[in-house]
Amino acid sequence: MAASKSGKKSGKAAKARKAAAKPNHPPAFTKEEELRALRDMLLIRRFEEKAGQLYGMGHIGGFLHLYIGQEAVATGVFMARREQDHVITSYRCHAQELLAGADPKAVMAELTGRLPGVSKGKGGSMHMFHVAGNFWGGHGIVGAQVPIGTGLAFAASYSGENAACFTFFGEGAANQGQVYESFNMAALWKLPVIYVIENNRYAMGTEIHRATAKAEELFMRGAAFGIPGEQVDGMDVRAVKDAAERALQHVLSGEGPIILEMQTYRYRGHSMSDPAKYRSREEVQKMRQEHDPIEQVKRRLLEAGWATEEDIKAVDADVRKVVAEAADFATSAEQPPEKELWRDVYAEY
Ligand SMILES: Cc1ncc(C[n+]2csc(CCOP(=O)(O)OP(=O)(O)O)c2C)c(N)n1
Repeated sequence: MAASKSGKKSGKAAKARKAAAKPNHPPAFTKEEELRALRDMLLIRRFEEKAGQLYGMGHIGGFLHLYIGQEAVATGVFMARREQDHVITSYRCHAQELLAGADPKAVMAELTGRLPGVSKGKGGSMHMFHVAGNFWGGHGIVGAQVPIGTGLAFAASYSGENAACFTFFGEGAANQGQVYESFNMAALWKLPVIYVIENNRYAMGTEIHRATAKAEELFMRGAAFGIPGEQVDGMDVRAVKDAAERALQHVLSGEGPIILEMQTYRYRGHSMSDPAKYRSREEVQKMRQEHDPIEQVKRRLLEAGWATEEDIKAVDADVRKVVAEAADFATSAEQPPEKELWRDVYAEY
């Protein structure tokens, strides 16, 4: 009896799994949306490329985790989110910082450790915030942002704000205990939190199947708490925006949290010190050639006759100018004076 009952249930569950994992057929973008996605993703990519160069030239110290390849995830989410919605992420945070509205000059100056940087040059690459844009960082401890993001959703719900929190974390972080404690509370209190798992397939040098049970079903990780999930093509900005919009509606209607598993890929090493020997050059090349999020938008713009090659080049040139100015600013701005060393720093003895 028990066996047939559970058999029935698992049949249903298998159906639900299949439905949630089926490839998205996202609604088409308007011309304006395609152009916005192009500009935003190009800004992230050119900014990151420049940051990589500055690191190589010795202008940036400490850690530097680049987002190149993953641009569609942050961009699509920010196209869906409203100004009052909160965002929080890991150390791989420059894209969210820029999309939240931080000045690229101040973001680059943070990377070079200068006084006009967004954290006065004391946070560096991993600790960036833009409170005016409801972006709450930038966290170096893997998974630490998940309970904080859940807390932001709790605060929004407790104070009756019409706001949700997009909480980004990697597939490596998805194996952490604090993630499930957060899931439990969020489900219990029906908090408006959207858990965005950025599954880029590698946690530092560890390929997902080496560290993760049921690696194909990260979007089901909330099942025990009754949290629904969906797998999304994270290389297609339209699919990301569509899923994020539907997720936002879900959490705002009081139904509790939801999980979006964004299937994406990072082209560069985990951080600048990673030679990425755990995967082949061909694998990276294949992703770039077949799935690049920026190339997808370019192709659609050209095919629809909404932009010419020249138009696209002009957007790129414009973005490159913004980034070049940011780099000039960041390499010539004032260094923090010694008296800044202990200001805004919490230290306990
Ligand atoms: C608690 C903790 N453990 C280990 C580390 C070292 N560490 C930094 S990033 C990382 C991998 C995380 O991978 P993932 O969550 O998939 O995110 P990704 O870097 O791919 O964006 C590890 C183990 C850390 N920063 N914090």
